[in-house]
Amino acid sequence: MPYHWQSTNIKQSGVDDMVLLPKIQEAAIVDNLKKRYMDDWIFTYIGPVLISVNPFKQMSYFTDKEIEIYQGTAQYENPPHVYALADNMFRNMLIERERQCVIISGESGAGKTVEAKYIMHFLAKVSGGGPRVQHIKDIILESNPLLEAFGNAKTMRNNNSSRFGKYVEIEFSTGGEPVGGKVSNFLLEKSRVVSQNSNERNFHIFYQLIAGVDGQLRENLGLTSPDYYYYLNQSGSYVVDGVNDKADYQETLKAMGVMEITDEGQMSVLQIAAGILHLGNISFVEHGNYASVENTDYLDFPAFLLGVSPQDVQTKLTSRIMDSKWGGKTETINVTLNVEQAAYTRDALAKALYSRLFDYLVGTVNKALQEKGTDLAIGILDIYGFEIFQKNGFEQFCINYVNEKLQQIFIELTLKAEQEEYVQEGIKWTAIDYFNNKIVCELIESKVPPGIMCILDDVCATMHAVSEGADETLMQKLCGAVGSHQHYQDVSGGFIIHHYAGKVSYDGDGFCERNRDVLFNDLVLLMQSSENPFICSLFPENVNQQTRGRPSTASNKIKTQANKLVETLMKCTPHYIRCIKPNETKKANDWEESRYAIVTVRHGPKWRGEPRQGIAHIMQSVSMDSDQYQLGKTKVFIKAPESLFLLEETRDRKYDGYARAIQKAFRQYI
Ligand code: AOV
Ligand code: MG
Repeated sequence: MPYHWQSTNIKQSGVDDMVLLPKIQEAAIVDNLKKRYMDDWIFTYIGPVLISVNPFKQMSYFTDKEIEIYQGTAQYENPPHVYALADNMFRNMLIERERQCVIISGESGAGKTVEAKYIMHFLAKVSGGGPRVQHIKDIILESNPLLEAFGNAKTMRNNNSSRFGKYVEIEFSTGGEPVGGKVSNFLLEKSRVVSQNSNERNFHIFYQLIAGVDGQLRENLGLTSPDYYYYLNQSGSYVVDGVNDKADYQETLKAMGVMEITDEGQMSVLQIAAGILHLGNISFVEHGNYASVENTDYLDFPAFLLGVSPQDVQTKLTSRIMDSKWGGKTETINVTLNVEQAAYTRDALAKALYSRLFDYLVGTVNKALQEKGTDLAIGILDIYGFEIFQKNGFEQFCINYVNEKLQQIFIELTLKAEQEEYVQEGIKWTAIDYFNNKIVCELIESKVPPGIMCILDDVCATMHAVSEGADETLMQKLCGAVGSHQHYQDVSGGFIIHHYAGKVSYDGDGFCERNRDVLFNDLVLLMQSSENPFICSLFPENVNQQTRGRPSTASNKIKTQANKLVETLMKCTPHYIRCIKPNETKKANDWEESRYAIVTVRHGPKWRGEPRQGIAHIMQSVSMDSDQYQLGKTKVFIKAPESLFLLEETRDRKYDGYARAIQKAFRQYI
């Protein structure tokens, strides 16, 4: 059933698919998006890509009525919508018997997570099934509030910013019923547990606990106002516009129930979260070059919540047992820590507890979903976007590397394939240089010759102590090994990488420590001594067992994860959503002129005559100049500007356009 414009308050404005613009130029594209946005229409196609401009207000067209309208209809029949894309994926999967995936990209706060949730909601609504299937749907939908409570936080750019990446795969039966699935998570920003920038918050769960827990439990967990906790009071931000921590706490509890976490298990989760808050309040003073706990009263609560003895907490935070080689023998010695090292140790424990708790929660979702390994699945990728801050550290390096890999997939899956298609189709075209970022991926991840991550791992394996100046050594080694690389630039105290989306200057400080990411055995042993079996289970490693070879590093882990993700995505039919943030104010109806976004085609009216004439007719009807398109043997190719994925990030840089094939869809529609 075609969509009835009149039945909603949406006026048709601009063009639905920007490939149908008479001249596909930046100004016309921006103008079209703006016109539609101002008319409250956030979705537009550019070829196979769906553009979504964040409205920062609830739009009226996400109800069950729209789900019904978009279900089972051809994409061109209705205005562009995320439901059209979701429906397309679902039907494609069932008809073609192929796995599908959607890659959602865009800068922080552009709306990726919201779109991902609309897709899950649509799929849950349109797919059938009885009670067992309903249970799977509940798990998928409830995994969102659960993982957002523990993995999202208010940042300067987004009040509900995802601080981890996720790939959610929903598995379907041959009849199209959800039967299982899997969530893969990437690189939680665990440094947020112990410090945040001003005006940002820690992860939502901490504020939910404080706002939502009452009565005896509040007392047992030692909950009071947020400014009491060092891990929350550094940023001066406690409440968030539009976020109701108290109500969200109830939602988190409900979600834990859906994941079949027992009451006892839930209690342990809350205890650990509260325990982390109290751990942060242990402070140290200098005592003849050594650290001692400033006020030992502050040891009791975290020790109680984590099921360990206050004395042990004190010992393990202020000293460390180390192996020392002496005269060919290895001896263990007890080293006393200074104030800085003690605080570092405390923070390391808090971060380890939190990230293991997060992995446990992802594990509960996966256990509940029970991956079936079906041939039919839809994957939804929602990660954090490319990040450039004033100061960029190891976390930004990893996040940007993952984005670099995604850009590489986009190139592999679309641009390259399409340029090859030009040749096959006999289209006259000038080779236009799109930037293939493979070279940047290699600079970062290559083994031979060694790239940045390899060199980083080498330095981490050979230099153990921060005091040895590992970061400085790393910078020198990088300079020697990749200093002449065209995308690398050596700068004082760090380095610059010329990413596909711009230059980013990284501060080398802390790279080695964060990459090494080891948890001192003392802390593992401390947690293993907990009376709470749940806490022990988060630390299953055997500290007495020597790991063979090098211990795994953070960069190694993200590299393995990213390459596994690429492999998974490559086996799917891809779909793309590009989210655009129209302003920095987070306000509705506000379009900042200086920002732009872009985008390529996919739809056309019905035509029953000769296809080539039909295309000419369409082009004429949209006043497209003849130099703007060419007819191939089976397809029409329309000239379009820069790669979609470059746009937001490169809005103030100049790029040569490239010819972009479109219209795989034309053939099927005409
Ligand atoms: P992100 O996922 O792209 O940022 P979100 O999906 O969290 O961005 O969106 C940010 C906020 O914008 C949401 O919390 C909503 O308030 C609003 N918003 C986004 N899309 C819509 C929509 N379709 N309708 C109404 N409001 C919307 V990040 O996780 O920080 O990288 O990396
Ligand atoms: Mg997000």
